[in-house]
Amino acid sequence: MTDAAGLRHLPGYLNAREQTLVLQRVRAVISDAPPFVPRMPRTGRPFSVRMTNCGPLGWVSDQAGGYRYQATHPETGRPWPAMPPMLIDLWRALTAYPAQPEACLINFYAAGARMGAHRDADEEDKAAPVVSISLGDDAIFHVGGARRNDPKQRIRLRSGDVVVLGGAARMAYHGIDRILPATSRLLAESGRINLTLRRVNKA
Ligand code: MD3
Ligand code: FE
Repeated sequence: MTDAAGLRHLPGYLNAREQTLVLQRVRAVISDAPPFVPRMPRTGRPFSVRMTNCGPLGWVSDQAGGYRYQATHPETGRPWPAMPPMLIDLWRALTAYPAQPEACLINFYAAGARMGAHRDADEEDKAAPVVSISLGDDAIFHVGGARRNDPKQRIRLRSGDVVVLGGAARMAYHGIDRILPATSRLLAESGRINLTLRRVNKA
């Protein structure tokens, strides 16, 4: 469903076979670009979520440099692995954006991991949509408005769900409250994986 603000939740968009195919692409990415632990700017406090990326640009964060996109893995120094064509196809099918996504951020949530309320503001092209793909255990996702204290709605995201954020929702505060353990059998190791396809630079 799409709400007035431009949040489009597509429950079960990917079937079990398609989820397995996306997972295979994720496994190939992490074999070249191992998940790292991002750290908060200034404090250096670690995130509970581990991350990696594929595509020409990847999102990283550390104490000294803060939130940013860069072309290389922060630990290996290598360029990020290529964006799998399957993900580019998904972006094309779901958005009207006139160019390919530049970054696919891959978030790994173990049982106790969460992501506090934040806005995605590190992209130059803030008009471009964001496409999110959920794999593995269910998550309680919240999304509010342009101000931190705006009322929030909560959505349970399940394996295979896709969310497209456009319009006003693109700049809304959002986060992951918690992961519901053992709600999916997709991942042998349990937990949750989220992929976000993003445009960084203006087309
Ligand atoms: C709503 N990830 O990586 S994806 C992030 O499930 C992030 O890992 C969450 O927030 C996750 O920045 C949520 C869904 C999502 C992505 C971008 C948004 C929701 C959004 C941007 C604006 C509003
Ligand atoms: Fe976000």
